[in-house]
Amino acid sequence: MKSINFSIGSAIRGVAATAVLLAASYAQAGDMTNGVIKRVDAANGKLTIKHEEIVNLDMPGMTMVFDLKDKTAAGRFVPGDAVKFAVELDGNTMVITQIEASK
Ligand SMILES: [Cu+2]
Repeated sequence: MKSINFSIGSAIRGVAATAVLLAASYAQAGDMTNGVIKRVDAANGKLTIKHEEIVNLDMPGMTMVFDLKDKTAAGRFVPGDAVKFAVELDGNTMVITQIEASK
């Protein structure tokens, strides 16, 4: 009986390890992150966003200011809007490359 239990335990651990590997390979540039607009700086093309975890940058949830690749996109939002966005590192600066209202 002991050896059977051990085999089942190993199989379950194997499945768990595979799931972790799949999650890791899924985390890459272009992933969309959920957030809520807190402040709009249309003149400078910046948005303050309370965001959930940004998986591809390994960043926990927080409120922070983002630069936009397309600065004109800032004017499409108002504080309180729920958004989905993609953010990538451009040198040392995080830049939103894609942003849209959440449905
Ligand atoms: Cu952040």
